[in-house]
Amino acid sequence: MKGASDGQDRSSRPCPQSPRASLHRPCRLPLSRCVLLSVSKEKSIVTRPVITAFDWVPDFAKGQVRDLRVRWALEEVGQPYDVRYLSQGEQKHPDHRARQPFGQVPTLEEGELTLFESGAIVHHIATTRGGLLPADAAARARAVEWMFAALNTVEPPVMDLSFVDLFEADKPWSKPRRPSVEQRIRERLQDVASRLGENDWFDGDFSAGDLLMVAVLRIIRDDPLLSEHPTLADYVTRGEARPAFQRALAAQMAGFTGSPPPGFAEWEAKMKTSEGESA
Ligand SMILES: N[C@@H](CCC(=O)N[C@@H](CS)C(=O)NCC(=O)O)C(=O)O
Repeated sequence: MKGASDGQDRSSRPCPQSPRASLHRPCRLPLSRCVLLSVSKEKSIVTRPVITAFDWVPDFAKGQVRDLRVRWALEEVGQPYDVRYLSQGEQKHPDHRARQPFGQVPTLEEGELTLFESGAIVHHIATTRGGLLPADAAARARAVEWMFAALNTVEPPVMDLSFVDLFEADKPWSKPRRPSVEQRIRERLQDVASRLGENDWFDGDFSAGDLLMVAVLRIIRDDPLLSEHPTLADYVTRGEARPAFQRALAAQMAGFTGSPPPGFAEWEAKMKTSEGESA
């Protein structure tokens, strides 16, 4: 399968190995064959999901691109998968927009189904395989509630901080905006910490709700805003210590084999200059 801007067919490249000779591998076949890889002894077709991920991102985004959540969920449930790698820019091409209307990663293709939005994908994985949602209906609903809380209530202010510090760091409004963004995050973290209390996870066993909450909180894992709440910092550490997370992270990192897009060096230099000016 072609994925890189260098135009090379990755089918000829060796598969990057994650520590457990992992569940993931770059997709080496046209999609039509990619999802129909294995046939069980009973001759029923077993589909193997294909996700999309970038083959290159700037250093600050490594370990944070949202295909990590999907990889993590797949690793938690023991589902092998293939990866369709996109070079930077390729996400905006019509063939990818057909999978993801906003021209972003991740996506998941499985049989006839194509899904976008990391939350919807994790939910799909959790509802079609065991291990990420409780069997009891009420407990399951509460786990889904935490999935929404992570993405809908906590992630927006956390992402605002990324815009202030990274994506729009060179804009004149970013620095003055930081205190109000910090304040919104503080309020959210306080409430999240209060509800978590001294528990390991939000509602009993680790669930898809915890997976997404950890994924969101670790966006600010190195910011003092998180360390103000030692129980939340420990919660993130606990999530990251899970073997499935470690395999997912290693697999994402191993996939960064591409090159930066034209103009990246100039963008980076501009950001560094604006950092220096605002220090
Ligand atoms: N709400 C979406 C957000 C997806 C998203 O922001 N993807 C980023 C990578 S983490 C992306 O593809 N950015 C490239 C772009 O927007 O061109 C999800 O959770 O799937």
